[in-house]
Amino acid sequence: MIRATSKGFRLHIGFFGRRNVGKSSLLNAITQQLVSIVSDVAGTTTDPVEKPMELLPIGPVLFVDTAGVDDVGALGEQRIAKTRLAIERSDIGVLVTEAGVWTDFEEKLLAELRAHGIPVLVALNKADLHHVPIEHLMRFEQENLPHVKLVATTGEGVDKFRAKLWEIAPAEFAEPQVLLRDLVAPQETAVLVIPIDKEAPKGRIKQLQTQCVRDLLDGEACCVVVKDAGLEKALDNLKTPPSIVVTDAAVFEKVARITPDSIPLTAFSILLSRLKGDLVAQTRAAVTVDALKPGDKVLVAESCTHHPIEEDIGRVKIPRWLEGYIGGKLDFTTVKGRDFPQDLSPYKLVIHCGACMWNRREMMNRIGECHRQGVPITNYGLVIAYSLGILERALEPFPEALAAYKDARRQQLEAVGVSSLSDLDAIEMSLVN
Ligand SMILES: Nc1nc2c(ncn2[C@@H]2O[C@H](COP(=O)(O)OP(=O)(O)OP(=O)(O)O)[C@@H](O)[C@H]2O)c(=O)[nH]1
Ligand code: SF4
Ligand SMILES: [Mg+2]
Repeated sequence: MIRATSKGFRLHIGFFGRRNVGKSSLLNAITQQLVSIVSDVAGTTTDPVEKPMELLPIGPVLFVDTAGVDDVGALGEQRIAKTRLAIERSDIGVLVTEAGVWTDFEEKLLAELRAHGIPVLVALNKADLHHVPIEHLMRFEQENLPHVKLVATTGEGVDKFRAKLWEIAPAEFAEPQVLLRDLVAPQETAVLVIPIDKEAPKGRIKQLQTQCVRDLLDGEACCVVVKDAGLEKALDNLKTPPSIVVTDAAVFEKVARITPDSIPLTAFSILLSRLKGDLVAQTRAAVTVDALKPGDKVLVAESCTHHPIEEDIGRVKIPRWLEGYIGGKLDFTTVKGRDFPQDLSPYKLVIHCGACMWNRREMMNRIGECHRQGVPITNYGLVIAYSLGILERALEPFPEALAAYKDARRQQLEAVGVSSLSDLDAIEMSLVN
């Protein structure tokens, strides 16, 4: 059994404050969409409005816009009760106030947010209309209270706001710990496929693979570890099929052939994209492979420098599979560790290793940099699966990434005037034949 993607992977960010301070405007500014109704009538937002989105560099977040909590009367009390519930499920509280306004009301709201043990970011909105007095700034500094000046109606300060959210994000979001145990129920089994080839470190298995074993044991799940050559026999031996097969991407094609379609299948590096990177954004980037043309520059980046264990996969296999997929030669550059070009403009695509040696903040900063420069960044396992035609299958355990994949493919179809995925498959088949 596979459980739906845990809500725990989404950082919940609640917007709180008086009525009419611009909470809904701020939500619209950050999402660049009309998510929440804005008006100059106080009390416009009555029930909490939720908006899930990918917010780089944090990753998946859920914004919750709430009703102003300075309301009075019976209706006001109901709104306040709903807003309180929203505080309880927030991981970050954004206290929105008008620049220059900081009264007992804001102090009480701050105390309430802090009582829930969540980090607070003060958004000093409408900075175009009002000045922030120095004593307010001093008070924030003294208490080390993160704050940012904004004009929600124009988007001014929104980049800084996003950066501050990232700075104060709780450690478990910056460094989530669940590798795959949310995909395998207690007492169920996961099969890990680890080829012991010339790339394998001498006398041991890779750290990530050891962590997967530990993660499964922590989840009271069972774990079968096999080489690719032993997979078929191992599956035959199991009385009940495993909940998932996780493979090294280097043998993805073979493992996909052996593993029955009814058994979910993914790769270690796809688990890493979810853990350390942004699986949804990196999935969308994998689909941009279709836009590559012979001669285009592709950057292959690895996080570690000290051992060339990915030598073969990054330098030989990925180029071979990708060039086979696009039907021509590409211009690959390979970099390691911090040796990452500042100017990414020559590249059409960045393919990154899973960054098992890095923490999530580091990887997300790199993803954020690519995003700022408008260059898609994907990951080894995702691009391998895509070029081998098995990405949809490899994403089945991750509903949000699967939806992003289908959406990206649909957009591609629309761009070439094909009306459905099955039509595209038919066209691809006719080209192959
Ligand atoms: N000048 C200026 N006006 C703003 C700014 N942000 C919001 N407004 C205006 O302030 C009014 C209230 O904005 P909303 O976003 O609806 O405020 P809210 O906090 O969601 O209000 P409630 O839902 O009633 O609690 C609207 O007329 C907005 O256009 C800003 O930065 N500058
Ligand atoms: S940091 Fe990257 S290249 Fe180095 S071992 Fe981990 S996944 Fe491989
Ligand atoms: Mg509102």
